[in-house]
Amino acid sequence: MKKPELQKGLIEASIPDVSFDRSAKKIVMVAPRAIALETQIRKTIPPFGLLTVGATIEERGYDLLCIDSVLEGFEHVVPDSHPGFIKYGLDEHDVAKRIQEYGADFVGISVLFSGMAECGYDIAKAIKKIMPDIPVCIGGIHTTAVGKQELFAEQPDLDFVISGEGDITFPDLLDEYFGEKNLENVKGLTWRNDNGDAIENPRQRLIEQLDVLPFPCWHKFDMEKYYDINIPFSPFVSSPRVGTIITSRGCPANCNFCFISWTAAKDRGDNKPYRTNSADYIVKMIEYMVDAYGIKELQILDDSFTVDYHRVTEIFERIKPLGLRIEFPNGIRADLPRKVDRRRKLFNLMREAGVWQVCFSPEHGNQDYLRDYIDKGMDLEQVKISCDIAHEMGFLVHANFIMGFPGETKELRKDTEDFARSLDADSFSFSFATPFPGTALYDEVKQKNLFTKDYNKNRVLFDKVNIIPHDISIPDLYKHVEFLNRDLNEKAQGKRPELTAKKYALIDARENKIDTNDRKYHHTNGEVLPTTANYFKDGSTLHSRPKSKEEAVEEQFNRVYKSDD
Ligand code: B12
Ligand code: SF4
Repeated sequence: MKKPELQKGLIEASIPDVSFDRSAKKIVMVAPRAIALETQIRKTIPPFGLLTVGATIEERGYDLLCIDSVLEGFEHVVPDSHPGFIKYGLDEHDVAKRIQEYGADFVGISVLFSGMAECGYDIAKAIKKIMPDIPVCIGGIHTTAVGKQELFAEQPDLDFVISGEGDITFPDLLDEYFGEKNLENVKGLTWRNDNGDAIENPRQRLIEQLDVLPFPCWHKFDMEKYYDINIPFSPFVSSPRVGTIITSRGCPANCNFCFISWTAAKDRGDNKPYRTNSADYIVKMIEYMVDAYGIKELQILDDSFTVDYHRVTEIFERIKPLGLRIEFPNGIRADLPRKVDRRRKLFNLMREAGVWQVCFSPEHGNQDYLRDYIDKGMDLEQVKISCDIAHEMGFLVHANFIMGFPGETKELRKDTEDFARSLDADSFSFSFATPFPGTALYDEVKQKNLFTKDYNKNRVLFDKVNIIPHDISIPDLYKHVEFLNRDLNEKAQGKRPELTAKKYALIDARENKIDTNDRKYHHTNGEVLPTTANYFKDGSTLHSRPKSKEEAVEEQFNRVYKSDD
């Protein structure tokens, strides 16, 4: 396979001079292991935080090692201290040992979601235990969202925290740390002064032109191991070589539960919450992945991929000849493009380019609540229209919904259920409203004191109830959502049996590696599709669920909830 040149970033020309030899400084970037519910699928893809920040560190000339703990310790699954949860990936001591053996001069830890934070802090602790003088910096979404003073007080092993994007800030920190040591010059940095006080520098502006960044540093990872494990964002893959990309940052929507939303970003003081790479940059990146890694499938993980019609049509037109199998497991907005004839044109082009499934996230079935409270700005009628167009193109449709918002009533939950039942989707996923730090929902739950007793800021997941529900008990909310996940998925599987069977067969073929108890993958393993009526009589038709429905629900509930009754 030919290895093309990696694209250099446009900022290469403006790299500042320093008084030391950057190539003699060994930098290690680590993605910690993760905490998850034991029923969740353990997914693994090259972590973009390390891929992009690593690329700019390399571009500046530093010596770089990247450790993805989830990848390297994929089979290392241990129970967590909290019931129902597991940890998976290399543990902190193994990571610290590798860092020591490498002779690192500086370590950067990336905390993508809140369930990685504690594992990140454990790594810092383990490093300081055996190498007390090595500086440790942490960055990523969770640590950007939480208060830095509190974080520094709780985690004495952290020397630096970088908030927001680290692509330029982290190399700037390295230059100052090894050079003039004027740490107050590094935007977005929180550091400790000589008295040990946490000093928060002004924020770094977001990078407006993403094309200035170099291509991700995939070559710093054991890519073959990812292909070997082969459980990316969507595990419904038909080839072992699946590429994952992100072509934009941020989102123009305002969902109240989301850290990425436009308003959350503006509230943090960010200058341009939504930015994209150009079509040309992305096409070259995809061609690079095909040439260098032989990818056959592509999963596009943007939060809002199809916002710019002209950009995405150019991308699809140009990648058509590559013959990739494509999906957007993180979802695309169902109401874009606004003009339905354009939407049909775009979907048709997506079909020609190799798309096989689309995923929409209406989230709620009550239009007023969706607009006025959740602030999604989505017209539910458009979801139905897009569902139909998607089917015209031969795509399968997956739909995401959320339940358990503060104050949400039985009637509102019923609206969501009714809308979901009226939607002609082929699979569904219902999750719980989840208060992630840095979101409007989090502020509301905090202000109303609605955190459940077992709420733990490092274990918040869409699959766990963290908000005290309004007019239903927590156990009943679990059971209701579990029921909807099973019932709607079972019914949906009868709608387009051939396409659906083909999709789930992909999971069945890999069942040793995938735990299909995950809420998103309830399916029937090729057996006669049960109706709700016979499902109630006999839950045993469910794949990986030999128990009756009631027993299985009870078991899941006990695992997750028993610490909070
Ligand atoms: C890809 C992805 C995943 C992948 C991650 C795989 C991987 N190895 O990376 C998978 C599928 C595993 C995943 C799972 C989950 N995810 Co997710 N995921 C994303 C997604 C779509 C993209 C993340 C990304 O790569 N962004 C691009 C990179 C470049 O951005 P970044 O990581 O933030 O890095 C930048 C900065 O943060 C900073 N930075 C990052 N690391 C470092 C390190 C240092 C040292 C420095 C200085 C700076 C720095 O610089 C980077 C470049 O600017 C985001 C949404 C989003 N847009 O971010 C959600 C998101 C991160 N996920 C989220 C959630 C909730 C989850 C789940 C918990 C959902 C669930 N099922 O409950 C699960 C976790 C399951 C588990 N416990 O295992 C939330 C996180 C909220 C939170 N506070 O926790 C997000 C924000 C989605 C959302 N809108 O709510 N996810
Ligand atoms: S559409 Fe998705 S990424 Fe955008 S604000 Fe809403 S939840 Fe967040």
